[in-house]
Amino acid sequence: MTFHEMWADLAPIGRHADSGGYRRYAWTGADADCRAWFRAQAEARGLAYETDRNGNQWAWLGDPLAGDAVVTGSHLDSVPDGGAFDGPLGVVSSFAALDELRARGVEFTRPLAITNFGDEEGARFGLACVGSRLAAGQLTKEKAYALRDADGISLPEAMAAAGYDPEAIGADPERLARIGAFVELHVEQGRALDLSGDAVGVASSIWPHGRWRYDFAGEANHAGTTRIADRRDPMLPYAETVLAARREAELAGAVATFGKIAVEPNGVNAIPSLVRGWLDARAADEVTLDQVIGGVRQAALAHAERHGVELAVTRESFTPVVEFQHALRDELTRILGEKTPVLGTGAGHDAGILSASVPTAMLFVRNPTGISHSPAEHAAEDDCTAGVLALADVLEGLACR
Ligand code: HGY
Ligand code: MN
Ligand code: MN
Repeated sequence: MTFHEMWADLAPIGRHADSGGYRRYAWTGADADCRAWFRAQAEARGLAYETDRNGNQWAWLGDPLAGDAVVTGSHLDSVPDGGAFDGPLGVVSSFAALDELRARGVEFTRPLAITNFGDEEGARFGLACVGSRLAAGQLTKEKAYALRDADGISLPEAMAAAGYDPEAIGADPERLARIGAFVELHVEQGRALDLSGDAVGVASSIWPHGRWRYDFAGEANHAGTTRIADRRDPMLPYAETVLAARREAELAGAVATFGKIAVEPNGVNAIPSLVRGWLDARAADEVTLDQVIGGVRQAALAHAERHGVELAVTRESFTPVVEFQHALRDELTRILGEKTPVLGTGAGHDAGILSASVPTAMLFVRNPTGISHSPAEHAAEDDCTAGVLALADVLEGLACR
């Protein structure tokens, strides 16, 4: 299948008819269909297919045990109503780049693998990059077992229901030791390439970022009969905290988002007993991020106290700053041309997680609007082609003679 045929074949999987966005959540039917799609593409190319102990998918050319492999790939899962490119562009481009290398008649001097890392977005269980974190030993089996979705289903229960053995999950150092370099192609989630006029760029770093859960506990009561003075309404300090987060982020040149909220009992005519909000915060460095997080928390505590509301703040995930390995980064710009832009990002990626274990690099493909985590996410056809050719050049430079 060509890039376009793969793209068309994958496109309908997990796409929501009303929103046009994708709902490809870990260990659901849509995820299973994406996995079946990946396996079919691998086997159609005669690649040795396997799923690792953490549910990540691998398609090998050459001997996986030979070591020093060049690995490329990304993820196929999505955020709620995510776009078509975040993740899939990297996976489809990896297969297309292999096809391009075979058309060039290159001779591989190192094993090559294409991967689909499971549960990168963390849309269902709340933690991003579960598949790569488990493999890299950055998520313990115990913590993974504690993850629950909105219906109270645990990660192991979901894995088992999807036919995977959750008992097997855990660090996979032997597998990561086989990797000499991991290169992830990803649609840019920003407009730097649009502004510079380039179709492809190379990543320099990933901002430190994390997720914090804010639980505001008040007193449930009747919306129509409870005097304002008698209320302990958790929605008020929550709302004031959302505004405080925006203020802290603007002051620090960072970003902070309350994008997900859960209200109990969630009735139109009931003052909530509990308002649970999730904060996603990111900054160029960890000192700044700490300042933002500290400022938001302090403001939230003051607002909660003023409304007679209890507040508990829980850090659910944190990813330190990632500086991609300079030697590999520079090798990519040597291969692609010294004028290739090198840019940072505030988006997390499996390549960021793996960078603690193996040399990793990223290629970004221009996104004309910069919009991502939205059905409006887009990359132009020519730029996708440029991305495939750039990835092929990089893989040829790294894995072929
Ligand atoms: O949240 C992120 O930055 C990534 O899309 N998982
Ligand atoms: Mn994403
Ligand atoms: Mn992604």
